[in-house]
Amino acid sequence: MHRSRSAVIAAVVALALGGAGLSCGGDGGTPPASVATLTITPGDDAALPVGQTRSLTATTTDANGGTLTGRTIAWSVGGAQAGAVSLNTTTGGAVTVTAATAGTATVTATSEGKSDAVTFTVTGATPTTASVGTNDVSLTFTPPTVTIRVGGTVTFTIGDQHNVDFEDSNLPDMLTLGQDGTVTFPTVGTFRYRCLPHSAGFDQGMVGRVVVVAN
Ligand SMILES: [Cu+2]
Repeated sequence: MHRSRSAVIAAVVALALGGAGLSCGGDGGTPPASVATLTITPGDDAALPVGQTRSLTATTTDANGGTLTGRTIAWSVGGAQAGAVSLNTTTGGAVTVTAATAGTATVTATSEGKSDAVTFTVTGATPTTASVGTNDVSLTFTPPTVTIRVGGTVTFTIGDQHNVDFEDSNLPDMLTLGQDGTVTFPTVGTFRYRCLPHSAGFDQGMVGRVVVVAN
């Protein structure tokens, strides 16, 4: 009996403390339990291409590892290249990090003197254009694989002995030998093509790939 009654009391006290914590917010009175640790999730340092975003969440816990809700969390960006990323907000438990320009920046979340940080290395954006040529000795497209952003274009300058036949019938073939051209790629995916006189299917001989990515 004694044990279960004290368990009930403990639960009531915990509820009261939790409620007080929520209403305090961090401005006025002393919180019932101070923040012992702050953890950002996901917490791994990351590479982020320009234009991409990453959502971060900060969790605060007390000395016993219990989650503390409602605590004020301040977010900031530091480092010599702090402009590499931007934050959609600087308060609250969650932010969205946007990769702005190439560089390295550290995002820090702080609550009641406890903090955690994640470093982002922003890499250059995938180009929107690429060029493909040919090598008449090795009978290859050069380079055999190009990567562009969706909506981008690839310019083929192929010389007199070759042509371009896409596997995807939605893409415009250039079947006349020596026919140069620029092709737009409106959808994400990997698009195979070949030179008809110098290939056997899309995997053997003079074949190429256009990889189209979202960012
Ligand atoms: Cu060819």
